Amino acid sequence: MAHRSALINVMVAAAQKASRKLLRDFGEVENLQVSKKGPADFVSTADKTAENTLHYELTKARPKYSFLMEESGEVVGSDTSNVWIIDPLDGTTNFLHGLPHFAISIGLQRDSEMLAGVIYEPVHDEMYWAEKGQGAHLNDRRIRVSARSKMEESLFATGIPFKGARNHPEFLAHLEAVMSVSSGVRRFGSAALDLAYLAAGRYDGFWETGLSPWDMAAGIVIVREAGGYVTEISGKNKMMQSGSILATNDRLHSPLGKLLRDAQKEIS
Ligand code: 2AM
Ligand code: CA
Repeated sequence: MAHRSALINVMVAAAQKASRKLLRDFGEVENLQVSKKGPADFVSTADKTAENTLHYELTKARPKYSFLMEESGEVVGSDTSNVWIIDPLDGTTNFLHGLPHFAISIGLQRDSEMLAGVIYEPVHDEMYWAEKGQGAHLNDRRIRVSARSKMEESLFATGIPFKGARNHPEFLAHLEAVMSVSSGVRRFGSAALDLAYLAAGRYDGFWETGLSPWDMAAGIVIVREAGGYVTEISGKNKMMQSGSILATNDRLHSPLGKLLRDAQKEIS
């Protein structure tokens, strides 16, 4: 049985608490698909309710910590060096369409560094968790990134920009470069789960641009503790500010980064 610190226990318990109602709400979405109005309003309420539960539970356990949340934004506590960075429902579009691929993501940033992360996928009861220096876990099992080093054997994940995003040409150039040399590219619609799956060795690499801090905060510490590398696509280390992320196992970071940057040069 893997040892969970008091901090991880607090984060895991909050995620489990919020997930109960979220799962019940997911069951309701199927019924609402056929209604004229559709489930959109219902889902935004489910999202907000999950966030309120996380805020309440984490404040109860650590009353002074600050928050950065997808729905409510910044909530400044008396302790500003500890910040919970939270996405109560990552994969909202999946949830809205009745696709069982979504997660709750809770990261803890301390003095501008990611200290701990929990990503919970309630449909499969998969709890990914990591604390700096303590390794990464899936439920009670230690996880590690894959050992693949050949692009042609590797499976990658990414996120496809949607209506309103401005980076479509760049994305198409990236996709063309990676799909021509790899074993495939997947797009499942939850950046948090893409990072968790990378940490578990299911994907060998992941890239995306235009993300928000809450999409990646927990995932960054989980991937690093699983032995993976995380930077921006440019190689810099300001992912949370730029929204650009390149995360891989420990062997593919240079080749995937070079491939993406070269593809970008061709179109600019
Ligand atoms: P969300 O589900 O919390 O919105 C997938 O590419 C990533 O982009 C997800 O983590 C998703 O987080 C985020 N994203 C933000 N806005 C989106 C949108 N309108 N459509 C799809 N994904 C979006
Ligand atoms: Ca998100």
